[in-house]
Amino acid sequence: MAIGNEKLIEMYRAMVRIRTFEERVVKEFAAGKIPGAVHLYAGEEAVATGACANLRPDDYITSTHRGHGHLIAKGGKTDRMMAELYGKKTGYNKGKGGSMHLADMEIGILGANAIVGAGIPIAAGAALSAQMRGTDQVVIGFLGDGATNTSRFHEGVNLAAIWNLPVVYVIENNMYAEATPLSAACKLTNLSDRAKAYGIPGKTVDGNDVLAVYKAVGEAVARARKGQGPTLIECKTYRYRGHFEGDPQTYKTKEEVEEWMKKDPIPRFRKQLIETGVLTEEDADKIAREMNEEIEKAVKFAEESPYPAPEEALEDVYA
Ligand SMILES: Cc1ncc(C[n+]2csc(CCOP(=O)(O)OP(=O)(O)O)c2C)c(N)n1
Ligand SMILES: [Mg+2]
Repeated sequence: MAIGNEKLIEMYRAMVRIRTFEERVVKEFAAGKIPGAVHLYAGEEAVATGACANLRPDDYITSTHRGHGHLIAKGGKTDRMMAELYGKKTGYNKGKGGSMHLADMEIGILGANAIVGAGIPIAAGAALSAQMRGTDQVVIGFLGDGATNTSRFHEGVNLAAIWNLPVVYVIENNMYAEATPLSAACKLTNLSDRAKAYGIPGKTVDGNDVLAVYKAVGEAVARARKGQGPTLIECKTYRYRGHFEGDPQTYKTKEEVEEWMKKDPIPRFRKQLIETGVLTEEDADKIAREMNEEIEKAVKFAEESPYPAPEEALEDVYA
C-alpha cells in the first residue's frame, strides 16, 4: 500500500497535535482552570489518527469519554475544544458539555459520550441513516475494551451485522477499564474474536503502529462503502495517564509502564518518517513548534472567551 508523503505528514501532525493538546490540558487541569473530569488519550494517538485518516469530511464518528484524540483526528478545532473544556461560551457545546460531550455535527463528529458503550448503537443508527438515504457515507464507532462487555455492544454490533450497515467498530484495547485489567473482565486474548458471534470480519492490530491501524481500518472502510457491511477491529494500545486525571494508578506496575513507553507511537512514527526520508529532524521539530504555538493560541482563546450567561443555562439542554 503506497501512502503519499503528504498523507503521512498529515497523520504525524495529527498525532503531535493530540499529544500537545493533552499535555497542556494536564497543566491547566492541575492549575484548576478546567472544571469537571478529563480522561486523557495520551499513548493511544495512533488509533484515532490511523482510523480517521481513512474518512471523508462527510463521514461520521462516535466517540467515548476519552474523546480528545477522536475529535482532533476527525478535524476538530483545538481552540473550540479547549474553550469547551474551560466551560466557555465559544466552546463546541457553548461551555455546557465539557470534555465528555464534545461534538461537531458539521464535520460528522456525533459526540463524545460519558456512558460507556453508548456510541455503539448511535454509530449503527448513523450508518442506518446513510444506508436509507442511499449515500456512501461510512461511520467509525470508537469504543474501549471495557465497552465490549456492555449490552450496547451486543445490540449495536448485532444490528449493524444483520442490516449490513456501513460501520467500522474500532476497539481501543488499552488493557484496562478504569482499574480493572481486561484479563479480569474477559476470557479472550483478542477482542476481535467477538466478531465471530455476529458473523462479521474481525481483525486485531498493533494500535501503537499508525500505519497498521490505517491499513486495517482502510480495508474495513472500503468494504463498508461498497455496501459489504461492518467490521470489528481491535487496536492493542496503552494509556499513559490514569483513567481520569487524578487517578493514583496503583493498579499499574512500573515495568508495564516502562515497556509501553518504549512503544510510544509518536517517537516511533517520527523515526520511521525520518528513516524513510519523508521528514528531516528539522521538519519534525518544526511540526512540534507549530503545534505548541497552536495550542498556546487555543489556551489564550479559551481564557479570553466569556462564560455563558446565567440566563442561558436552560438553552440547548434537555430537561
Ligand atoms: C454505563 C456506564 N457504566 C459505568 C461507567 C463508569 N465508567 C466510566 S469509564 C469506565 C471504563 C471504560 O473502559 P473502556 O471501555 O475500556 O474505556 P477506557 O476508559 O479504557 O478508554 C467505566 C466503567 C460509565 N461511565 N457508564
Ligand atoms: Mg480500556
